[in-house]
Amino acid sequence: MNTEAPAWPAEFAERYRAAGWWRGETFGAMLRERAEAHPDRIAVVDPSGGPGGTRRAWTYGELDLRADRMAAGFTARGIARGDRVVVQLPNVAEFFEVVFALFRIGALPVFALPAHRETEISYFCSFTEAVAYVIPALHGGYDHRALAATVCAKAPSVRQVFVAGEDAGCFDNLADVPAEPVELPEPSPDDLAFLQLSGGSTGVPKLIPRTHDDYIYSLRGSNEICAVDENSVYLCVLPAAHNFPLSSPGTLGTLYAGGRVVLCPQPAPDVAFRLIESERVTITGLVPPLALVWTDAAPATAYDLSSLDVLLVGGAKFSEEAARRVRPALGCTLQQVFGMAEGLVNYTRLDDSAETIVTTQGRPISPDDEIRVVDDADTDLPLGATGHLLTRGPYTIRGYWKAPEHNARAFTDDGFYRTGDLVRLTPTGHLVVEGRAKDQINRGGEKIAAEEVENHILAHPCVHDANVVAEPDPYLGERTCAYVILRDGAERPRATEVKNFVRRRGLAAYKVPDRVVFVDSFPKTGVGKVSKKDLRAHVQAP
Ligand code: AMP
Ligand code: DBH
Repeated sequence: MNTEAPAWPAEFAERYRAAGWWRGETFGAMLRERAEAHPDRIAVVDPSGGPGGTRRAWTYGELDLRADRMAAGFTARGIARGDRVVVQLPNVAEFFEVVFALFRIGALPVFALPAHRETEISYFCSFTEAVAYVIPALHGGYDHRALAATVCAKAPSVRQVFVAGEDAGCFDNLADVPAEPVELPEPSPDDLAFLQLSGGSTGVPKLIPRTHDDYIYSLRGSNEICAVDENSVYLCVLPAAHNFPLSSPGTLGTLYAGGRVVLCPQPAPDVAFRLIESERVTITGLVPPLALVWTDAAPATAYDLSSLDVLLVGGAKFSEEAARRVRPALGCTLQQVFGMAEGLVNYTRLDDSAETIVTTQGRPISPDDEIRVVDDADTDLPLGATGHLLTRGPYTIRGYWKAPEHNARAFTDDGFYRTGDLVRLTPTGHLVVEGRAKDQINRGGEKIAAEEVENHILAHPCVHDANVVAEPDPYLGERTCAYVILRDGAERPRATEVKNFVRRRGLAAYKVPDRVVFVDSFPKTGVGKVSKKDLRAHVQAP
């Protein structure tokens, strides 16, 4: 087996092609076809990314040409098929210019999030041996050029940094890269298109290898389920690189359908509502905490939100009470979406009953998505019982990128992905997410691997041992609580000092523990392991 990117066995690949799921499409050709069919239709609107904060609107023809020119410039700078390029761009039009250029070359974008810092980015660059790194100059007041300087020192494979924005500092300005288009060999539909990130549950994030064919199928399926077509206007509120706004149906689904993508620079209701009105947005996607903020703000807004048909909510469990508020507040249909960058995406259907929409997390995109709900011994449970969700299908990976040992645990011998989610199936085939078995905190849709944060806390000179668990939070759903045992004789640091220590180690801010509690010992299980279950119970005790 190819341990770099474990592929589907031949009989499965044949089945998925025969069924018409995999149609031999690539992202580069997809954009070309759309640009030929409707060159003057608007593809991407960036409301404030132009000079002096002006609105930019690129047609399909323009995006296609820009992708060609950027691909030619990247090629001239030595970026070649199969190379990895870490892309850390916020919601700006250049995101699409860059990723479609890389798709055309057959180079693989590695989708970092704007919140990632030195620790994450250096790891992505080193582990993937990335040859280049693409950043904004500044984002949210943070200077990504300074970050890039540190990253380059730590990851020598990175030969070039490209900066979107006016002042590139000592790096190359992305705007100087484009060149006369050159003929490039087409990647194959079963080639990897990019590496997506997993929230993960281990010390370091895992990378998810997605092919053109499998990902495009998930777009096509999502578009059908969410009724995305050439008249759709998708507002991208969450960070564009995240799998949810990228593909469910997201920006790439919208471009596949020939619709219009509008990039939202900030998720705050006053910014987003203004864009919904001015751009006549029809569909968008949010994580539950943002959906709560929007439903609270909508009744009093002066903006006209009547163009909005569909609000997708996912990334973390959306409570039934909150789900019930969506239609009255926003006047649109809620679609719950339970997805993962590894593949499987479930949606409630637009014509599901109101009860199903508010009480379930949807059902799979594909008739060929295989779902198993099992006990700890991998034995199938009766319908309706809560158990571990295992899945296999035409757009669910068969293994993480270059992670054979982890893959042996994260996948069954016959290729089912162990999602780590605890679910039950309803008689209609809808899934209800009941909990999680993986050692992860889901902080309002941002996934945090407990072990990763624990390792950073353990590096503190005063710390003997650390365990990070989720504690309930009315707004985020969950937040992080770190239980810390100090070394004998160590002076007790302040909780904020431990938090700052983690932050200074270059971790994304959302991973810094919300609360730090010093204890003398951890509760243990029968065999003497730390009982996270008991720690979670402790955190919830008044
Ligand atoms: P990742 O594997 O990092 O892409 O994160 C995917 C995970 O997010 C899933 O395995 C779930 O744990 C969680 N998740 C996504 N959507 C939902 C949802 N609608 N309800 C509950 N959990 C969700
Ligand atoms: O949380 C996720 O990763 C997620 C949620 C909704 C996702 O990847 C998706 C839809 O595609």
